[in-house]
Amino acid sequence: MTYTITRRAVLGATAAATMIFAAGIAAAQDKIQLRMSTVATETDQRTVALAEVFGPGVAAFANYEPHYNGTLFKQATELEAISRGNLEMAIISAQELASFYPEFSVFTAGYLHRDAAHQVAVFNNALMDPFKKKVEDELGVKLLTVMYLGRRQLNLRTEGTVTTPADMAGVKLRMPGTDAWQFLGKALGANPVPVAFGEIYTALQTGAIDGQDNPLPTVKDSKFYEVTKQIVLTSHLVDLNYLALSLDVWNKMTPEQQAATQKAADEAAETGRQRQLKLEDELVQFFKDQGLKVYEPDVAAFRTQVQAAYLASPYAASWPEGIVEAINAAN
Ligand code: KDO
Repeated sequence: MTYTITRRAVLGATAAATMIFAAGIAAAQDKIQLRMSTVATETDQRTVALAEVFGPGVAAFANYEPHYNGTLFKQATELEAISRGNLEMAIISAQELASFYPEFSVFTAGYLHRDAAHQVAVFNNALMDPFKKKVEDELGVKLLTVMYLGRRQLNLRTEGTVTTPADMAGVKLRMPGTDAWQFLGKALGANPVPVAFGEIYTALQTGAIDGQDNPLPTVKDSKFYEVTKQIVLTSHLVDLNYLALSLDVWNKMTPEQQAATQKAADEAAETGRQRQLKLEDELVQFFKDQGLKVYEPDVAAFRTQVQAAYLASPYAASWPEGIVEAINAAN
């Protein structure tokens, strides 16, 4: 059988192709835009899980567009960006929320959350409702889910052994720029120095700071172990982040789209959580193999000092009555 290609057939095919192409563009344009800004890297297990699980979970109706390493918005400016309608999503911290609403500092207190499961129990507990409502009503930001960053440990370029908070005296410890973070640095007995996440490596390398604190997976992912000598396993903060979404965007979604978005966010958070936990288990040996000293200090001494510092702080005065007991009881 032979085919005769006529001019009319070619024109017809071209027109059809153009229509299909145009329809494709229209479909893409009709999708909800979800630009997500974070200072985290694209190899961080939370952002990997978002790309692998959240993006595909909303792909039928939304374009998930992640921006890493603080390239779209700088650390701690994301909440305001969402609030002003300049950004749709971000990975944010309770410390950043505490800059707007001091009562959020309760979720930043050292030695309060017990572990990853406790974070989830607290986030899903009714005690969180007034916190979530305030952020929605006043900032226009919906806290979709809680993400596990990990247990923060001291990671120092100094050599002296750290046993108690007294050994941290005079240590220039990098903490993120917000006040609630700086407070934690002081509570640990150190001299906190504000440095943006993306500048930690160079600050360690040049000696501008003596150390930093982050969970083990972050120390590996951002290669801080290359420019430090020891990791002191204080586990002073079981650290969380919230996945934040513009409430305007959420309100424009259909109930089906909202349900799919929530499900995708929770599943991505769970995937990231399991991967971070696994890495935390595995990495002690990795750092030892790299020549770092890794050891437990007198954790009870750190816990006593840090908890006392929070309870005596102006932050505690902003905590709703009974909240610490409610957090402790959540499971
Ligand atoms: C950091 O700046 O040390 C920190 O760990 C703080 C967290 O709240 C979070 O912003 C995190 O950085 C980034 O997601 C990078 O891992």
